[in-house]
Amino acid sequence: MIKKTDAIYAAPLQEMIDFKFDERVVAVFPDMIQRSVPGYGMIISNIGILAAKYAQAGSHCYDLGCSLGAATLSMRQRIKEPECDIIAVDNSPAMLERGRELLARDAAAAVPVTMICADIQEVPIENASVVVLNFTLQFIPPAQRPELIERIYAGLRPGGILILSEKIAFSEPARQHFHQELHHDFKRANGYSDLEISQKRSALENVMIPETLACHQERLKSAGFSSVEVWFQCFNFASMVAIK
Ligand code: GEK
Repeated sequence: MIKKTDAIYAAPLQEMIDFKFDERVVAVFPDMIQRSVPGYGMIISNIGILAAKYAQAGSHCYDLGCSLGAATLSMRQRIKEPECDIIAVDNSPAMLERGRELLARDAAAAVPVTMICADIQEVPIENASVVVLNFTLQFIPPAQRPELIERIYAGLRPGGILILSEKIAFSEPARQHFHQELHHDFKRANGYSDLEISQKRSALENVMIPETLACHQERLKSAGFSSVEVWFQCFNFASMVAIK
């Protein structure tokens, strides 16, 4: 596949519109996420490794906010337990349409995948052994996050896991500044201009709300998860595994 370069915020915009997962974003999404999220490729590969370890026979694995299905494909290639399937959910029709095309090209893997266009807050989670929220919870209004995490916990089997990856915030201003600057350096090193970085930041301001690692860990613990492990962090991006 020829990868289209993200230049959505390259020219000055008259009016800043909140970021949306529309056709324009879908067309450049693999390039955008690789150049914006430090460690994205590594996280995707390791979601497959984690899923292979924790998937249970006869259970569902969920990829919530699946975008083009990168985590779904990674899990699909690794899971060896019998009678497992993957339910991939996203509420952007443009994402799912493209995700379905990419899935159709991955016919070799045996694990069945159902892609559903729906709000993850409305999709039932049941008989689950692995649930993935890979950079999706940050788009759910903070007040609605506890209910979603509690529903995921309730739908998991004992021993099942939630993989939660997020852009994170820091309560100490100096630490926030340190990580944010390094993230901007990362984006610059990947070819984004200062204008692109600042326009993208404004577009995401009302849409994507990062929280501290402590806030995530406390919410997961109060939902009932017995352990929460940070298995990846690079600058202000982290991924946790919460075990039921
Ligand atoms: C990956 N996980 O490549 N219901 C369903 N989908 C939603 C909702 C919602 N309420 N809110 C946002 N989304 C992917 C990357 S991207 C992260 C995830 C990013 C979807 C939204 O349409 C988008 O596809 C995805 O969550 C977030 O591993 O772009 O920073």
